[in-house]
Amino acid sequence: MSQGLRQARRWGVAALCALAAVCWAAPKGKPAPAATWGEQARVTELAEQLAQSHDLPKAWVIQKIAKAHPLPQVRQLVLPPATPSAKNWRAYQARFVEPRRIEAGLQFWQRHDQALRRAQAQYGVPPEIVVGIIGVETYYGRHLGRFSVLDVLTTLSLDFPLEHPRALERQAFFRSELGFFLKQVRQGASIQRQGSYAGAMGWPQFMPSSWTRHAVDFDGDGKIDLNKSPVDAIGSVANYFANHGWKPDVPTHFAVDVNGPQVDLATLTAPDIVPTFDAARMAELGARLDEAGRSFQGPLALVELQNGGDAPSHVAGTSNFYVVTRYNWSSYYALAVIELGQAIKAAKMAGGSVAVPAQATSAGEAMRTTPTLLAESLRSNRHVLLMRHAYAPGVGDPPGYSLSNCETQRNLNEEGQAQASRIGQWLRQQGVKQAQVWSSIWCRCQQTAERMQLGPVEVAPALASFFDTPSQAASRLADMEQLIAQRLARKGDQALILVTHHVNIRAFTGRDIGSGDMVLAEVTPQGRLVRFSLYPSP
Ligand SMILES: [Ca+2]
Repeated sequence: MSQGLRQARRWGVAALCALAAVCWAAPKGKPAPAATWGEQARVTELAEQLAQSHDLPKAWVIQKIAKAHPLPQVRQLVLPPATPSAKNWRAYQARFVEPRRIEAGLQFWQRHDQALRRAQAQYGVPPEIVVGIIGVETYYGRHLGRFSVLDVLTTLSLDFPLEHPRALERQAFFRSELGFFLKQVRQGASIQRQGSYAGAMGWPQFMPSSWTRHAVDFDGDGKIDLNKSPVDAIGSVANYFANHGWKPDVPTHFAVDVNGPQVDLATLTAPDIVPTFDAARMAELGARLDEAGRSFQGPLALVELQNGGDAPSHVAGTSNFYVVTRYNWSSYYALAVIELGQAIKAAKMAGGSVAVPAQATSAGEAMRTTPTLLAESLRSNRHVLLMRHAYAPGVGDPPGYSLSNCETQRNLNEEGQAQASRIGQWLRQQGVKQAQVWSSIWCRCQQTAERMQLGPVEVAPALASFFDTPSQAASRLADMEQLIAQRLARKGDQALILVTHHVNIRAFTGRDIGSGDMVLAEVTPQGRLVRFSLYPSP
């Protein structure tokens, strides 16, 4: 398959998946069409084919298929949109990696912590990947689908819409899936009878072939139930990944910057998502990996994600990133799964605290949920709000940048500027009206701090990035603790807000956080971290 076709195919599936929550939610009850296929010639022909390929009695297959109902709406649902929208990772990310899904994922993880640990021990797949998959697929069981799997698969096997660009290939796929489904039924298996408009079943949205190959009874009740047993779903997803080559303890991806002038983007993107280059080769081709990526032993792929009309995003994907795309052939899907899982993990590590930004809910609701806690904590002299600067595309700074010249640095783009204003607005909504705001000297931090409009901004050397000088990590952390201790002692009841960089916040909390994300930290009088809560950027 050509690269272009492969990419188109991956995006096609992703777009389908992105629409799925809406589509699954559409039928309010079990569809109850009156007509059945009956014993017509094409039914007999299909039955003959399936009887042969799946070793089933032909008469039995005819009987089953003849009783299935045609579902005209399913023919429409599998068609790509007439006017496809431009690929947009940021839009895709915003749909799945958002506070309410993170909160639902946190609850799922807490409820099934033991099963998730057992799955990791048995299959080597970490909880955040399983939790990410189930969250993106069905929002933790909220969107299971109410279509008859037999009706769906029979319709798509007998009457697949020929206007689909890959009609023959897709029809063959659904015929094969119908064969797997009927085989399970014939063998008396407990396979789900209801699913999505494409025949995907249960919490993990397994197609019948995946059900056959990878589903397991993980709660030990003697049957596999992917609709009613989240524990079976957990074991089955982990088993799927193990069977597709997941390697324990290998990261999924690293940050990478390909914005420099010497970057050979054509060579880097040629293998698409197949891990091909080691870290040294990536550097030769001009890609700047983050610190962990530079020391990674193993092949990497430069994964490119389009952002509509804006510059694309990139990550360096490992073999485990590739494995995630085996679940659904889309790099957009894979990164959403990974980032959702990471966000839930961060919330869990932060003590189960996940903030609900104002835009994700009604204003009144937001004011009732987290808010007072945040504003009240910040009035005390034991809490500080650390924030990573708003979105600035890329990693690190361009070669030869100067701290006295903003133009030479990596800066906020329009999206980042809007984000910074939004964060300020959100903080005011939470009751943080006046603050003492300190910023790193980097322009992206100062701009973020100023756009929040919460008070005058002062630059503190203690908040400067040490991304390019990792040896300064310990001394910079000590400086920041000292700054926190000094400022908390003198701030009165105003909030203390520090705008700094990813590496500085990671050194302080041990956690990776996204652009514009905030950490409410409780500290000792010496400025040392006691505990913290993560507040994702609104
Ligand atoms: Ca079970």
